[in-house]
Amino acid sequence: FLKMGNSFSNISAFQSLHIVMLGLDSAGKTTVLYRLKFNEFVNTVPTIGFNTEKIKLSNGTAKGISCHFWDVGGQEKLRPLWKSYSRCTDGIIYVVDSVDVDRLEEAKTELHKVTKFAENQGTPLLVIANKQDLPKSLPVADIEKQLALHELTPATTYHIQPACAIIGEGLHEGMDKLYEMIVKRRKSLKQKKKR
Ligand SMILES: Nc1nc2c(ncn2[C@@H]2O[C@H](COP(=O)(O)OP(=O)(O)O)[C@@H](O)[C@H]2O)c(=O)[nH]1
Ligand SMILES: [Mg+2]
Repeated sequence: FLKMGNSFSNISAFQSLHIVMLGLDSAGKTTVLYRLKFNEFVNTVPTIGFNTEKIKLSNGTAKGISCHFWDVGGQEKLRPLWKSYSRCTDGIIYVVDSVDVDRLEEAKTELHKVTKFAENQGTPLLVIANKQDLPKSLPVADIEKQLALHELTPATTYHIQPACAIIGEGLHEGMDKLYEMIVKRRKSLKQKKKR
C-alpha cells in the first residue's frame, strides 16, 4: 500500500477525479457529459440546477480513470452557484459555443471570474470550443484570443480543444490533456511539500 502511495504519477484507480463543467447556457455541457457517459448522443433539456455523473473514461491515456462530473446550469441566475461547485476540484471544464459569437465576451467575463476565486488557483482548465461541426463556427485560435486565455491568472494551466459534442469528436483528446495537467499539478504540489 505504501509503495502505491509513493508512485504519485499514477492516479489510483480507487479514487475518482472531481471535475466541474461550466459555461454559458446552451454551450453544450450536458451533451458533453452524456456523450462521455454513454458514448452516444443524448438529447438534452436546459439544465435547472445540475447534473452529476460518475464516468470511467474509456479512451486514451486517461483510460480507466474514474471521474465524478458536476455539470452546473449556465443560465445567468444559476451562475452564482459556480463558485461553490468549482471549489477545490481537480479540474475545470469550460464549454464554449463556437458559433455564439455575440456571447463570447460574456463567456470570457464569467470564465475569468471563476479562475480568480482563491480556491481555484492553479486548478487545470480545459476549454472546449464546442459545435465545431457548424459552418459558422469560429476557429479555436480566434476563440482563444477572444477569451483572452493568455491573460488568465498565471497559476492556471489550460488547454483549448476544438470539439463536436454531438458526435464526440475531440472529447477524449481534451480529457487526456486535462488528465495530464492534473497529474503534473499533483506532482509539483507533492514536490513542494517535500521541500
Ligand atoms: N451542432 C451542434 N450542436 C450541439 C453540440 N453540442 C451541443 N449541441 C446542441 O446545443 C444545445 C444545447 O446543448 P446542452 O448540452 O443542453 O447545453 P448546456 O446548456 O451547456 O448544457 C442542444 O440542442 C444540443 O443538441 C455540437 O457539438 N454541435
Ligand atoms: Mg445543461
